[in-house]
Amino acid sequence: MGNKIAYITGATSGIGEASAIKLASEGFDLIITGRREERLETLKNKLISKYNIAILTQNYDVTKREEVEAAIHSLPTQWKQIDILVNNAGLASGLNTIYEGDINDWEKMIDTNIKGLLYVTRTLAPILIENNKGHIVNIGSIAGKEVYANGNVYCSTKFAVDALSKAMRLEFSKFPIKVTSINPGAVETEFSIVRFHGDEDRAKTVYEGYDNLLAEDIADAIWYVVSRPARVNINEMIVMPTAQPMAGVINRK
Ligand code: NDP
Ligand code: 8X3
Repeated sequence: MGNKIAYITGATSGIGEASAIKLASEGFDLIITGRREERLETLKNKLISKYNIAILTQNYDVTKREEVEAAIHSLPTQWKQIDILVNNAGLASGLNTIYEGDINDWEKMIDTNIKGLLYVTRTLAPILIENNKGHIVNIGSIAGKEVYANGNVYCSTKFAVDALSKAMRLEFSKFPIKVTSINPGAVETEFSIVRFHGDEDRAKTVYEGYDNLLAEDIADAIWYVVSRPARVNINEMIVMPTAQPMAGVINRK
């Protein structure tokens, strides 16, 4: 140990996994979290052998407050010198109108994207404040800037992340802890498979006929914001596929 430390939620796939790989390649020690323990262990072993860094895994569900608190309170002292928190764990569940939507889907999104992000941030905050340093990077979405058809509740959770990022920036800057939100458009990950409840064929259609973003593009954006000099904070970034000028609009070939 002795390197800078990044704490990444939802590192078992997609943007979180790509961020873990990018930050490992830049010499960070990592705390990686997610519900799929096996994937955490596989990623840990791969990154340790490739980059010779230290990795701690924390296997919990961000929607379960007691699990979040127990995991973070159990961090060994040497792992508490966290430089970067990437609040990435999140999901969409369903794509439907409000008058036909499934309330279980809504609760899952609200519990994960808003409450989960808050549980992690609130529990880690005293550690960051005690350290007098840190950079919180919240993964929002273009869906937190613009609403698209049938995105209603997912969009509202990401609008909440946008508001929380602004509020956090206001409240944490005095410590000094930076806060950035990164708001991607369509990135091909497991996102749409999860949104469509495991329907991989339907998920594929989301990314057909244009060049979607890759998880690595967002990992690059995260690296850019966390590697600026101490005096510079990137408040927010919107990163879109060239073919997606706004939420819900994609120019397909
Ligand atoms: P993935 O489905 O590939 O990854 C989601 C990650 O979040 C997984 O590691 C998953 O881990 C974790 N996660 C989900 N629910 C929970 C939970 N209850 N507890 C702990 N971890 C959880 O999707 P993405 O990489 O695309 O998504 C990452 C973030 O990016 C999300 O916040 C998403 O809203 C946002 N985003 C995605 C976009 C896209 O087009 N893909 C665009 C804009 C924003 P596990 O299942 O192992 O728990
Ligand atoms: C996901 C972005 O536009 O694919 O957060 O819904 S979008």
